[in-house]
Amino acid sequence: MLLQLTFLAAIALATAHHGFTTPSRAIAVLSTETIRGNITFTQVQDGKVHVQGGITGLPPGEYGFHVHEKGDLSGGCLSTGSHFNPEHKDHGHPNDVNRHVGDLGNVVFDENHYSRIDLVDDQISLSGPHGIIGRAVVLHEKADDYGKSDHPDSRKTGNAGGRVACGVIGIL
Ligand SMILES: *[C@@H]1O[C@H](CO)[C@@H](O)[C@H](O)[C@H]1NC(C)=O
Ligand SMILES: [Cu+2]
Ligand SMILES: [Zn+2]
Repeated sequence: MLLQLTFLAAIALATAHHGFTTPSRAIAVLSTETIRGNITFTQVQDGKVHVQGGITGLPPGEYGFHVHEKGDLSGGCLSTGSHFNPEHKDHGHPNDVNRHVGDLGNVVFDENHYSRIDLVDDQISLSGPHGIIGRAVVLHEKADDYGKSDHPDSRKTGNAGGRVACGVIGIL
C-alpha cells in the first residue's frame, strides 16, 4: 500500500514537472488601436511548431512577421530586441537553413484587411535552446525581403521597416 502510494505520488510529481517545463501550446495576442490578432503555437509530435491564428487591421499586402528575442514591451515593440537568433546566423527565409530562428517570413493581409495564419515551422520550439515562450512576436510595416535584397538591412532584418504590433508569447 505504502509502496503503491509512493509510486502514484512519483507519477503525479513527474507529470506536474513535465507539464510545467514543456508546455505544448502558447499564445500571443496583438492589440493596438487598429490591429488585433491571436496567434497560437502548438508543438507537434515531429519537433515542429504549428502556428495558427488571425490578425485584422492592415491593408492588403505582405508584412514581416518574426519572433524577437525579448518579451519586454516596456518601451512598446521597440524593446523586444532583435530577431531571436540563438545561433548567430544571418536573416533569411523560413525555409532557409541559414536564418534566424525567429524568421517566420511574411503574413499576407487580404482585401478584408484580414490575415489568416496557418504555417508549420521547424526551427522555433516551445522549449529548449530554440524556445520562444517569454519572447515576442512582432508584425512589421513592410514586407520581409528574406535577406535577399541589396538593402544594407536585408541580411539583418529583411528590411521590414518599423514595428506596428507585437505581443508576448505566453503559455496557453
Ligand atoms: C481573438 O480571440 C478572442 C477570444 O476568443 C476573440 O473574441 C477575437 O475575435 C479574436 N481576435 C481575432 C482578431 O481573431
Ligand atoms: Cu521583426
Ligand atoms: Zn531575422
